[in-house]
Amino acid sequence: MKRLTLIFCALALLLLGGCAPYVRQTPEEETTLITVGFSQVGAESDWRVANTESMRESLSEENGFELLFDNARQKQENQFKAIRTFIQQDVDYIVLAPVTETGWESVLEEARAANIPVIIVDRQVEVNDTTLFTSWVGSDFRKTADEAVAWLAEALDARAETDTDVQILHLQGTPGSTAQLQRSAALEAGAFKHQSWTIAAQLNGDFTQAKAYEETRAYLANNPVPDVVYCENDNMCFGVMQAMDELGIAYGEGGVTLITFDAVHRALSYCKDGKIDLCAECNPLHGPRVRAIIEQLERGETPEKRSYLSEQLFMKDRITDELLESRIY
Ligand code: GYE
Repeated sequence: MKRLTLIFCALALLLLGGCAPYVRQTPEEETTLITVGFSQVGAESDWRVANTESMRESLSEENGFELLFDNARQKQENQFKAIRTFIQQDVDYIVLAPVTETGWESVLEEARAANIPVIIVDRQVEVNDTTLFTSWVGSDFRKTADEAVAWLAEALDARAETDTDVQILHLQGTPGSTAQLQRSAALEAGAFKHQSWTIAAQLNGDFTQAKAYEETRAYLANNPVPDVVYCENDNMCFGVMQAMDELGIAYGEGGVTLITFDAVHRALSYCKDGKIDLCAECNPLHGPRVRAIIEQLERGETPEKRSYLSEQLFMKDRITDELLESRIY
C-alpha cells in the first residue's frame, strides 16, 4: 500500500535584533496521511449532505487523512468508475455508500485483488462472500420502520379509526436501496396485518423533494385524498407537503397523517409545529465510526463486521427547543 507522504522542509533565517547574528533553523516535519477514497451516493437529500459532511469532518487532514471524494449522482455505474479510479490511485482504504444492494461483486473483487479494504456505510451490499467487505456501518432500517408502523397502528387506534378503511399513500425511495427495501417491507407487513389498511399507491420519489412533489401532485390531481402518507425520507415528505399546499389539502394535526424517515432539522421543526405527525430518525453521522474502524485496522485489530447507530421516533411532544438547537443536521 502506498502512503502519501508529505515532507515539509523549511529553512528559516531569522535576524535577531538589528545586527544580531543569523540563526539557522531546520524544522523538519514528516506527516503521513492515510488516503481514503469515498464513493458517495449523491446529494439527493438533507440526510445525504449531512452524511458527506460527517465523513469530511472525521477524515480530515488534521485527523491524519487525505479524503478523495466522489459524488455518484445516484448512479451505480458512476460508483464503479470511482472505485476503479481509487484502485488505480492505490488508496489505503475505500469507503462505499452503495446506491443499491446488488451488483457489487466484480468491483469488490478488484479492490480485494489490490489489497484495499472496503468499508461500507449506510445501505448494504448483497454479496454471497461477505469477506468482500471489511465492515459496515449504518442503521437498522427495518427495526425503525417497524416501530414507525407500530406507532401508526396505535395512533389510528387512539383515534378509534382501526375499523374504518385507512388509505395509505406510499412514497418510496430509490428502488433496490436498503432504505427503500426495508422501509417498504415494514409498511407492507403492517398493511398485511391490519385488514383495514390499504396501500392506495406506491410512488417512486427517488429520495428527492422534486420527484416526490411531481409524483404526488400528479397522483392527487386524479385520486382521492389519502388518510396517511408514508414517506421513506424527509425530502420526499417536503415534496408531498408542497403538493398538498398547492392543492389546499390539510396535513399533520387535523389533516392527512404524515410519517417520514430521517428526522433532519427541518422535518423536526415541522413536526414540532404539528405539520408532520411522526419523524422516524435515521442517523447520518457515520464519520466518527468510519474513522474508528480505520484506526482499528491500522493497529491490526479486527473491527465489528456490522455496527448499528441508535435512533428513535419523534412526535410533537418529544421535540424541544434544545433538541432543535443541538441538531447539527
Ligand atoms: O433516508 C435518505 C437518503 O440511505 C438512509 O438515503 C439513506 C437514505 C436516507 O437519501 O434521505
